[in-house]
Amino acid sequence: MTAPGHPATGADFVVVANRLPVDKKVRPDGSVVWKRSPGGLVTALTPTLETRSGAWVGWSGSASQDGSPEEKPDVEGIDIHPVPLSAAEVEDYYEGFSNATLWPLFHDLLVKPEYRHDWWEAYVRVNRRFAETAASAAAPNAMVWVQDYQLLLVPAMLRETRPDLRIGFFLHIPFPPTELFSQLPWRTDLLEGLLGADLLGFHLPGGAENFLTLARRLLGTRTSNGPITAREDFGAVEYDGRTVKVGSFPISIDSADVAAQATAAADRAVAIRAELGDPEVLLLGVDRLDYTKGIDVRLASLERLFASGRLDPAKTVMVQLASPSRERVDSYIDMRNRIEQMVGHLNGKYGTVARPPIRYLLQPVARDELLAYFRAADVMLVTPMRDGMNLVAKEYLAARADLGGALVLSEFTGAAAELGEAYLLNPYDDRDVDDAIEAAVTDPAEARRERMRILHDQVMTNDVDLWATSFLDTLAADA
Ligand code: GDG
Repeated sequence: MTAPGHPATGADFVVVANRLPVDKKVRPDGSVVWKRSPGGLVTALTPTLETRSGAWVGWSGSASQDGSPEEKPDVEGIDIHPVPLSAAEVEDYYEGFSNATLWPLFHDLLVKPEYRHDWWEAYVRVNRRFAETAASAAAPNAMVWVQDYQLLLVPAMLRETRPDLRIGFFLHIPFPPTELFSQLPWRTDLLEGLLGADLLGFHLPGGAENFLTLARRLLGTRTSNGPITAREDFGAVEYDGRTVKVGSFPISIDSADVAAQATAAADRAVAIRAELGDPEVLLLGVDRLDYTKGIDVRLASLERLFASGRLDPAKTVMVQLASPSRERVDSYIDMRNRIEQMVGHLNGKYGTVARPPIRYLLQPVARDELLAYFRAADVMLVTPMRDGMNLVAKEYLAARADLGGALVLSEFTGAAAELGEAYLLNPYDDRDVDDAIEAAVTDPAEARRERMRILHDQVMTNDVDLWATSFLDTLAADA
């Protein structure tokens, strides 16, 4: 079936994501340069995009002058369709509704979400713009893959004008229980937005189950007083005369590439340890500076471990690489202040002038340098309060082809479901955090190596290609 108004030509495979796989930089003289941003999603989808005449719909990352059309960057193998956002839309749709409403609500209310109708209106308007751009980019019967919480309304908006398309949606963050989702004044609109898809993917079965329960409760309730009927079995929702498949697809990384690059960085890893004064124990944290990541959890634990003598601050260095994120959102500013105070306190109390135990960087680090840090670290600290998956944990494991190192991992990450041999901890339990970090530092080398062997193999086998292929095969299969 084809819809009226769709283009005669276009792409057979369209990715719709908040961000393009390129960043737009405006030079001081006003000229524009585009830089390819090699994220995991781009890497995962590039082969499909290239073999299928692919297009990518997304925002460039910088606000446009109102009304001026975006120019189209030239990226090899991908037809790029920029979606312009005004400065006000960046504030209301991106920083507001996406990152001060949905993000905290979907991450267990770690900060209080704000429910503002003006933000919602911008979210609807911008989602419609993404849907229209995708509709104009897609060939008849094309496959469209919509990504993440910024675009929850796009599947239904797209189906409205292009019922011929096969539409998939993947959520990169946790999907909350009904009790939390129901706080949203626009809960039914958002649910119906998602149900425009043919396939909805979550990282974990728990997210898929939460979604199915929500669909049953919210739409089932409306059956009595409206035309909408919902009936679902595990794994599918019957909605509007269609079957929407619901499944879990744990995302991963380009494991072979990470392993090869980290092995190539082995000399740099030795140099990093030397620069740090060759500590006996090197602990590492790598995160976007986000309150979900539990950077404060690991710093508070170090304070207790130093104070009790279980770790010796003279022999220990912790490197925390934090990349700045959402810097104009209030809760991020508060978080950053708190972390920086903790770092200052720990260094003031347990360091010497020549040797502070905590080294903290608030800037993005080049990819090859990051991999050298992974290779150098004795213990990787991944302690989120809540995280959809956490790719840093998987990158660390892939980087350790030498089977050195140890992973400390919060049970509240999606990654923990697959990585049972890590030193797992409950970030809400101080003692558990302290015990896990101490064990990862002091366990016999042979025991640590055996865990790493299993974990490294797990990540090498389950890579991002498997993730993309299993999602797209399920989307392509008959309903
Ligand atoms: C969302 C979900 C889910 C970080 N600092 C630097 C840097 N990074 C890279 C890491 C990793 C990526 O950024 C972060 O990915 P995460 O998965 O850890 O976290 P989110 O950004 O919150 O991602 C998450 C993910 O989506 C995918 O579905 O796993 O749960 O929240 O690749 O290496 N890279 C460089 N310099 C840095 O300083 N080059």
